[in-house]
Amino acid sequence: MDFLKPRSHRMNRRRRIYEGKAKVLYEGPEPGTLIQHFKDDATAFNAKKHEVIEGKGVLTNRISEYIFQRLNDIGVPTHFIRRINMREQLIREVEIIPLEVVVRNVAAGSLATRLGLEEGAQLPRSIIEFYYKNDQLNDPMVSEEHITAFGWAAPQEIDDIMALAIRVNDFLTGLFLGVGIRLIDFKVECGRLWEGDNMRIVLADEISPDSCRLWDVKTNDKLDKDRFRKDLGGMIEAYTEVARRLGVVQDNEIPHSGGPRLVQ
Ligand code: AIR
Ligand code: ASP
Repeated sequence: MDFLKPRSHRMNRRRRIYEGKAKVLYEGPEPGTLIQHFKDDATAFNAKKHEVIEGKGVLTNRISEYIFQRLNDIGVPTHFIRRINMREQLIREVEIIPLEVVVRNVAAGSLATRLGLEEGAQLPRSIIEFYYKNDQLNDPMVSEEHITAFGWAAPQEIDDIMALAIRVNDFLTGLFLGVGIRLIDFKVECGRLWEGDNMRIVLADEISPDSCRLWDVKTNDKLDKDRFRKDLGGMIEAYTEVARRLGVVQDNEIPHSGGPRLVQ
């Protein structure tokens, strides 16, 4: 009588493959697929700061779906297949390369701190950085030398990852500029997708205000996770604004969008 149980109970029966800070991966309906579930958890500083922000997972799922679909459309290979429901998407199972690939256009965050740059200064050119994905070590920055010496990725794979990162940066910069948003920096993860004996590097994980710095072009307002990291408040409103500008949610779908509400 499974159908009588609440949906959440049924879903918990699925085999959980991996649980991260903001997402859970479940076994997919077919071999080679997984279900990526977006949680409402917001974490920062390696989860030393943690809060549940109701509705965040719905927004990151929808925004990431939109961006990955657009990337698929222009021929950038990604793990994304399709969105399944408000919080979940069907993805291809890939072997995640243990690197956080950060692309920066404007000085902010750890780069501004490390090199003493003024936040908001345009960089001479886009810069790619690699961080070793390891929570115990706080995701330390690493060079290509470390990556190849420790075998996290081969030199050709690093070239593929960098080419992918630049394409994503160019595409996202234009996409966001078109809706009045400046793409300051972002983080992506890549994976190896095996098709028979062939392997190619594809974009994995998510792209959302959790993984990008997004500033309003006119006001420089932060429309991303820095609202949470820096205790600025209004995180869900900022994510909703990004979704609204991208046309991902319609005005009538937006919760708490002004006007009186029934309190239950
Ligand atoms: N990032 C890095 N680790 C996790 C995330 N989400 C993203 C940040 C920011 C960029 O990578 O959201 O967009 C650079 O972060 P930082 O802290 O190194 O300046
Ligand atoms: N999400 C990571 C954490 O939990 C890093 C960050 O986005 O600040 O620490």
